[in-house]
Amino acid sequence: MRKYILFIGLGIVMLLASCGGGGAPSTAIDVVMTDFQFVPNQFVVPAGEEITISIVNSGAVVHNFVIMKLGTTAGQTFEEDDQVNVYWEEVDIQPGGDFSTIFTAPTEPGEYQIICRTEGHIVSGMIAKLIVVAGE
Ligand SMILES: [Cu+2]
Repeated sequence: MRKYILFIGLGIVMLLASCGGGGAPSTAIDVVMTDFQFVPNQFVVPAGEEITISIVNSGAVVHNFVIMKLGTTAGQTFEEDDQVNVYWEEVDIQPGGDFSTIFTAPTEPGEYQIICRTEGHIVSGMIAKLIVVAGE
C-alpha cells in the first residue's frame, strides 16, 4: 500500500514537472488582452530570436504590452521613471483592435515582467511573464 501511494506521488510530480515552465520555447506569441488580464499570462521564448507577436484587445479600454528589462519591475503603477527600464513595448492598442509585429527577444535568459502601463491596470491584474531561455 505504501509503495502504491509512493508511485502515485511520483506520477504527480512527473506530471507537474512536464507542465511546469509554460512549455517549449516558441517564436510566436499570441496574446489576448481583456479587462484586466493577459491571456495567457506566460510566454516562453528563445533568447535573441525574432518573435512574432499578435495582440488582440478584447477589452473595452485601451491596453498596452510592455516588457520590462531583466531585474526590473514597474511596481504598482507605471510612471515616467519606469520608462528607462522598458525593454520593448507596444502601446495604445484600442478596444476591439488587433495588431501583429516582430520584436527581438532579449539575449539574456531569465524572467522578464510584462505589464500594461495604463494607469490602474497593473494592480487590476495586468501582469504577465516572459521567460527567455538559452538557445541550443
Ligand atoms: Cu490594460
